[in-house]
Amino acid sequence: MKTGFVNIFGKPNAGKSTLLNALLGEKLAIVSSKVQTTRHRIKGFLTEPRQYQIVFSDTPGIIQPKYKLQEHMMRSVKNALEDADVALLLVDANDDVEENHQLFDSLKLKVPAIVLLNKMDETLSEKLEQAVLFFSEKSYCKKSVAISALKKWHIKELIETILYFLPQGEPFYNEDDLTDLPTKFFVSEMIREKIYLLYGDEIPYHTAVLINEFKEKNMLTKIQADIIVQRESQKAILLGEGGKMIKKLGTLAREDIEKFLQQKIFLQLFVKVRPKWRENELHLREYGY
Ligand SMILES: Nc1nc2c(ncn2[C@@H]2O[C@H](COP(=O)(O)OP(=O)(O)O)[C@@H](O)[C@H]2O)c(=O)[nH]1
Ligand SMILES: [Mg+2]
Repeated sequence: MKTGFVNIFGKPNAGKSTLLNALLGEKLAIVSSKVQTTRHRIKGFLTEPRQYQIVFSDTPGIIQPKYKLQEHMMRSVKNALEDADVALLLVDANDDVEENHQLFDSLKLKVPAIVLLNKMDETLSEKLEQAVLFFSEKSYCKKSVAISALKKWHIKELIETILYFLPQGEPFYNEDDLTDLPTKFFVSEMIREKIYLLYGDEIPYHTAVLINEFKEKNMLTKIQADIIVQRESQKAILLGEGGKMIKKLGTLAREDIEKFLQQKIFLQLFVKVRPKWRENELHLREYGY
């Protein structure tokens, strides 16, 4: 049996979370068109009994941290660098290849890396071929291939390639488990995803979600969550005129959470102002960072 850790790295928006979901065939990581949506390392397990167990990790996009929350995000990238058996280096095929190369080179990887040129569905084939060739000659690159995480193109072949590089070993996790993160985590992420979807460019980056109550009562699960922002003005935007926006947020989030939990929920959202929470170690810890 083959087992090991396969960790996904890359610049923000390369499609790392989309790829994790495609590999698992299940939506575990939230996705948005905005950068830095992912703040944690998210592990998902792909198990084929008696054949393999691959522990995939999605990571936050690699950036130069500007505030403490981002420092914490980069710490989780660093941890993922250390325990990988195989690294998947994801590139938006339309992005600058040299810049991505600089980044990958700076990681000083000690494990085999597969460079994935993502978004092939919207890349000219000539550009794609050039990029594949460019990375195939780099020292850290064992193989470079084009994929589309969104359309799930070449995902099966990618799993075969990964298995080739994985060591033999016993599984780490139960074969029925998909992740080691608690349900509460995914619920808060689903709320966060809708914030990225509904609000402008700034708001999502000032926001955290905290689940205060998660109670199963008869047929209904009650979930109470706080949405934390840094300023009163942000609270007003989150609520919207007459509470219109937060209502919309609640509806969208509830639909997703119900699908995920496969049961009816009652979702209650409060908005709270915590000045400079992104710089505050205590708050960061409280909100799970
Ligand atoms: N056209 C296309 N878009 C993609 C593909 N993979 C991801 N995206 C889009 O790229 C954006 C960023 O994706 P996400 O997975 O959040 O990127 P991350 O920041 O690296 O985790 C989203 O709008 C995705 O829908 C792909 O293969 N093709
Ligand atoms: Mg992501």
